[in-house]
Amino acid sequence: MTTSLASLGWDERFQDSFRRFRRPGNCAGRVTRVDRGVCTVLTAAGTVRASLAGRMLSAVAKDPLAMPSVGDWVVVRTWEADRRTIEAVLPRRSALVRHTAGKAAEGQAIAANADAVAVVESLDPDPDSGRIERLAALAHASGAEPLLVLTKADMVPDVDLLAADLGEAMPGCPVITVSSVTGQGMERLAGYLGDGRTLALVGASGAGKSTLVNALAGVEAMATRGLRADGRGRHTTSHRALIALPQGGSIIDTPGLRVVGLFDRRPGDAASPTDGLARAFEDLEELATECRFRDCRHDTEPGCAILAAVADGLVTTRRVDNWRKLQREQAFARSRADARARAVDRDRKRKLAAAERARLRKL
Ligand SMILES: Nc1nc2c(ncn2[C@@H]2O[C@H](COP(=O)(O)OP(=O)(O)O)[C@@H](O)[C@H]2O)c(=O)[nH]1
Ligand SMILES: [Mg+2]
Ligand SMILES: [Zn+2]
Repeated sequence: MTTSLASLGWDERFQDSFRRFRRPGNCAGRVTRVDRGVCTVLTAAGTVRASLAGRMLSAVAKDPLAMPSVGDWVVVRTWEADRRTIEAVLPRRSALVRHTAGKAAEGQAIAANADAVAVVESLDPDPDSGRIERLAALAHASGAEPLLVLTKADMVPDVDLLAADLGEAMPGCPVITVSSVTGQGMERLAGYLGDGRTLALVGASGAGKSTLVNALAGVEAMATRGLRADGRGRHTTSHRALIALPQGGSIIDTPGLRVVGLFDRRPGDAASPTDGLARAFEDLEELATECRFRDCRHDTEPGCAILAAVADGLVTTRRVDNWRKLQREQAFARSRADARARAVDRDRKRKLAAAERARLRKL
């Protein structure tokens, strides 16, 4: 399939960022898949595979966020014998970043340059508002437009009631109920996939993400869970991947994230983190400004606007509890990131001092 870069979202701003890399042998492309450090990249000349250039490797060793992610626009260099390397990642417009499973408090980009991020939750069985809120914080932090997509509408009788209830987990965001069986809601969702636009899907395993991708792409682009006609099991999606749609635009399928730790730093944005959590709970943040005490913990304090709203039935205790739980989690992730930054700084100072002592000895 030939896909124009423009239909994948390449525009003047990316073109501008690419300018300083423009030289024979270099071209731009969009990462559609990453396997153990090898990227599959869609370029104007077709799909290529590329490994990381040396300077990319050292950047990644310092900060895992520098690792190219699905959806990234990258500079690909072609060497002799068709060997290809990724020389740079062009600045991201948005990035879904999760806290890595490793010991260090570091983030990992799981999807880059999405225009919209759909939090995908299945209406059946047991939709979970807490999970929606957690993913909403991630989506808000990404810098892309968050929306809620509720799947398997064909499985429940009282869809609208349920959707209204779950929608409260993402106040102010569009809520789309869909069914890949009846086709309900698919047209509305397709509205987020115009030419050059990218929609990323995040959600638990089994939520119906890959089924959505296939329905929107009109082809079996992703393996879905379920049985094949011959009765043999299928693999569930194990690699996040960007799929270019025949009608233009692209969609990013991420694997079901079992644990999505919150991370609040966006690449290239270290100085002013986008606080996804604060945005996901803007309703409560706003209420909290009306508490009598500025450091109100919304626990037992008199004049607490949050407790008053709960008493009035305006917000649920569940949502308030989850907000505070996620806040504690984020504070913990931040303190670990800070501790790590201090350790790196200490190490750097120690090395500088040693070099200075060695220099003085030589004098
Ligand atoms: N009834 C019904 N089942 C669905 C729908 N969407 C997905 N499924 C089923 O849900 C299961 C998980 O779907 P899949 O797309 O693999 O989920 P993923 O893990 O989020 O990618 C599969 O068995 C699908 O056939 C839907 O709209 N209605
Ligand atoms: Mg899947
Ligand atoms: Zn309060």
